[in-house]
Amino acid sequence: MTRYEYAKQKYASFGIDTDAAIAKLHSVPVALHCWQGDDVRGFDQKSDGALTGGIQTTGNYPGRARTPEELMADIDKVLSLCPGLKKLNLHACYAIFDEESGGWVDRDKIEPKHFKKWVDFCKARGLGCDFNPTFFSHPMCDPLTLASPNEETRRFWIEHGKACIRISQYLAEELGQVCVMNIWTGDGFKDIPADRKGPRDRYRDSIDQILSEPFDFNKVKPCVESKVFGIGVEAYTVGSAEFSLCYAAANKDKCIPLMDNGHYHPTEVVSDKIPALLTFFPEIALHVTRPIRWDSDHVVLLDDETKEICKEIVRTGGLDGRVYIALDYFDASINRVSAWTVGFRNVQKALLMALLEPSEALGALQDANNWTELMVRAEEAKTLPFGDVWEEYCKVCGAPADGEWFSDVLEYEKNVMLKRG
Ligand code: RNT
Ligand code: ZN
Repeated sequence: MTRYEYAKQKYASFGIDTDAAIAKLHSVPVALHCWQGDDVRGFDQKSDGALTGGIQTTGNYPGRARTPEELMADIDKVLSLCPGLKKLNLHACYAIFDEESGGWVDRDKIEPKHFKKWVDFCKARGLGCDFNPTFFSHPMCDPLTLASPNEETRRFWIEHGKACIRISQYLAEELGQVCVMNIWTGDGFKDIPADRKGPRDRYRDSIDQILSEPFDFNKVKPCVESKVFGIGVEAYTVGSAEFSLCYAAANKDKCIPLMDNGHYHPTEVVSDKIPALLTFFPEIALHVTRPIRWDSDHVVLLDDETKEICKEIVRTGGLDGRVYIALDYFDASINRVSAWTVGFRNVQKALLMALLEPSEALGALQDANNWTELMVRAEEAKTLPFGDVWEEYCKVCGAPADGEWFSDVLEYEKNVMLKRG
């Protein structure tokens, strides 16, 4: 008997079909964020331009991707090292301006053609693609964008948002998969504002205008991502949790809410918010990250909250098209390909663990008010031979098992990444 056959039997005795769990996970896309590869720099601004909007990458590990070609090569490396169905997640600042696409244009003027190379990249690999307007790291941040009191600023960013809707529609059509388009701005204030409502009225109007651009809601899923605070934006955030959730609730025909688990107060958990939102919204989107005391965007680990988030995704039927899962972290202090790979594999692991949970039986114990047995069974389930099922999953996906991929990253670092200037 192989280790997997043994594990399969063991899980079966808990009423769990490991083959079905593997097949299910293999059918659900998780979006890989392109911005882990170059510290959220993109290609549309001068390379010395600072990252703004209250987010920050720290560290200067060598080997950052500097060009579309380098970033694509790194993404390819990550794809080869991770099991599961992937999607790409692009930001508007990753537009490719070359002779073919007619040279540089500003963000209010970007077009589908600036993402043609990315479409070719995705097509060749069978990937779908999500998209994000980039409302940061740009001279037109005054520093506000969609909430700015300056109409010229606000107009520029609304035009950027509309351009991004058109690009998202293009990505969805070309690739034949849903494109989640996430609206996030770092708009907010370092110190106590005198007017908290004005910026929110303007932000609301700006999103209204962006979403007035025609698109097919079956193919493009605009979402609004909330946040509690950012670096240099400590006192007030325009797109707070209440603002963003209410916006999505009031515009259910064209918008869904997005929760990033780094964007809440440290004792709040997104795992608990997932079923709350799914009680009212048919669909929601997630950014899976790891906050350490703040929105630090550390690499996702196989920690308790990641596991709990994945359990809630699985239990609520989220894998049947109700929850769009994306990663969002950026660590510049370690090998970026390794960072990407560890985080992606961990989300896959947490999802597989969740699929292997005897959730129906445990739920029945809860409904029977049998908290004694619920505790016993839930604790016992924790030591089932998960590693053997994970190894089988990697094999089925043609991906390396744990212990088999890091040497590949080290080779790639030596031969490719460290040769970059
Ligand atoms: C920032 C948000 C946002 C960004 C990306 C780059 O706090 O989480 O999602 O991380 O758009
Ligand atoms: Zn995010």
